[in-house]
Amino acid sequence: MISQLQDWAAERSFRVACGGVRVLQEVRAELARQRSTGELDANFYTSNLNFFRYENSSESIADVKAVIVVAIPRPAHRLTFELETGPFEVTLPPTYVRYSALFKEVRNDITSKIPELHGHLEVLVAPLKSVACRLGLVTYGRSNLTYIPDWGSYFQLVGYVTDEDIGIADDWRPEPLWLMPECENCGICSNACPTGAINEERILLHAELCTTLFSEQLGDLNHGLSADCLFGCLNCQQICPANSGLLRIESAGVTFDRRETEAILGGYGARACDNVESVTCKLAVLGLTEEALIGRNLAHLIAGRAETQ
Ligand code: B12
Repeated sequence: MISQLQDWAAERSFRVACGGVRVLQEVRAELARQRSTGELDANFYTSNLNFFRYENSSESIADVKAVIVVAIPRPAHRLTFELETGPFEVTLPPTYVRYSALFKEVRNDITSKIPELHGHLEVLVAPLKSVACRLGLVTYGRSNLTYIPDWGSYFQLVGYVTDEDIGIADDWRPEPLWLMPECENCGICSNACPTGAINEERILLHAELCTTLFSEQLGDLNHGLSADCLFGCLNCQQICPANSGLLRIESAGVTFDRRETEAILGGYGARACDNVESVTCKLAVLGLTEEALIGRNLAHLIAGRAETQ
């Protein structure tokens, strides 16, 4: 079945790797260690990493026999909001558009190609970079993102557990975590990080400082948003030599007209307005996990650009 998965991935220009359940035990133990030593900020852990379920990712799969991780190349997307002053373009970095939907789509695509997995493949809820690196699919960069040759860091990882015997050897062992050799003496991403979240002293991100975190959660934006990114940040990725020339930028195919933009800025969802339906349809195309924060972030970008003009 592993070769069928590889054929499936090759047909779509995806990459796939598989391994035994042992990888989840190792990843869980390492995260627990980093939490207990305080390397992982306690508040950040509780708010953002407590949802991992590892071998218990799905109630319908009690006896996990294998783990499958797929890497899918993703572009950044541009979308437009019409303002009184004219069109206002913003960027959604790779992985934001239809993030959650992709996990289910890929699972359904795999099970249509390999029917034996139907009913035996569920979404893995675990630290995917850490799992993927131990499966040999990716390599860590200093930015704490992971990389694949020819793709750089511009991809989304999706992971699955299965209770089918897909052919993992009994003596299969996870690989150690690797840092890309070119990162050894390079500090370009850490120098470019505006908040000090990437620190040359360690590979583990100071996630509690990362601009992306604030852009995705309620509350203050702290250090503001990054350039024209509606969510997330591209600073550490765009400046990385290993990513040079690899960022694809596509249109999201969505323009919010003036009335729709006003509805979003007025707290879309928080109060009734007569064009909520069209906003809902356009937001559904984007499939943003952080949809509720779109008005706050857009207002911040508009104010920032007005200041610089
Ligand atoms: C929580 C989260 C965030 C948080 C925290 C990030 C973090 N590093 O923890 C915030 C909101 C800040 C965030 C930001 C972003 N995220 Co995010 N995020 C996640 C999520 C849900 C979990 C990440 C996680 O496991 N954190 C726990 C930490 C402990 O694990 P880790 O980061 O792998 O750290 C390991 C290493 O540091 C290692 N380690 C320690 N010391 C050493 C030393 C060496 C030499 C080595 C090799 C390793 C090593 O130990 C840790 C594991 O125990 C995943 C999705 C998922 N389910 O996995 C996406 C995910 C990691 N994010 C992703 C992306 C794209 C981003 C952003 C680029 C989005 C954006 N454009 O702004 C930024 C990047 C910020 C950055 N420089 O890392 C992608 C990464 C794809 C890739 N190419 O690697 C993921 C995998 C989503 C996906 N499904 O594809 N994210």
